[in-house]
Amino acid sequence: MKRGLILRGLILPLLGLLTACVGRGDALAPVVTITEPQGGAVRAGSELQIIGYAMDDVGVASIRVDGSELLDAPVYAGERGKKLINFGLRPRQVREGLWRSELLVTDVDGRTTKLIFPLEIDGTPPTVDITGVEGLADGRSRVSGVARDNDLVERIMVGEVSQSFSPAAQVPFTFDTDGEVSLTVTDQAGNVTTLTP
Ligand SMILES: [Ca+2]
Ligand SMILES: [Ca+2]
Repeated sequence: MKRGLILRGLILPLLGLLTACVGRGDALAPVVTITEPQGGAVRAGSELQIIGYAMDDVGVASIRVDGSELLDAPVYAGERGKKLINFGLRPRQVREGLWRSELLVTDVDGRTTKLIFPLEIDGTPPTVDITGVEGLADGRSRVSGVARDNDLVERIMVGEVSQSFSPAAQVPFTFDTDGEVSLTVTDQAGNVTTLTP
């Protein structure tokens, strides 16, 4: 008798919970996505803004960023419980280095999704070393060098022409020039170094 009561005591709330979930059709944990910055690297500065959204099939109840409830801020008044909440936040750290944030999004039924969001804050432009200049028969020169960055070299432009490579911390390059073109190297965060003839 006593055992029966305990079982009923356990099962009835559980059934109730399941019925409630199924009845409301909440089948999914929330989805949280960061849309900006896309590359995961930004320039150092005071304008840093992380933009994203949280989405749920029934409703988003909570967005915690490193333990702080984002939805408590006045700007999100009335947003709690919506299926889609757009948010923006500023990193606590604006000096250089890797900033890692934990986002915990909970839906109205208590399902939680965690997103660890790493952000490289990079204020250092790439460097360019010219390692060789070779005279060619047509009077032009073949220039060799290496572009380096504390994070990743993303783009090398010789004049208006983009060189093809995969972003890396160190990228060797070679190009032919009549001495009139500039060389522009950009890191993943958007810092630029330009060599002009
Ligand atoms: Ca849900
Ligand atoms: Ca850099």
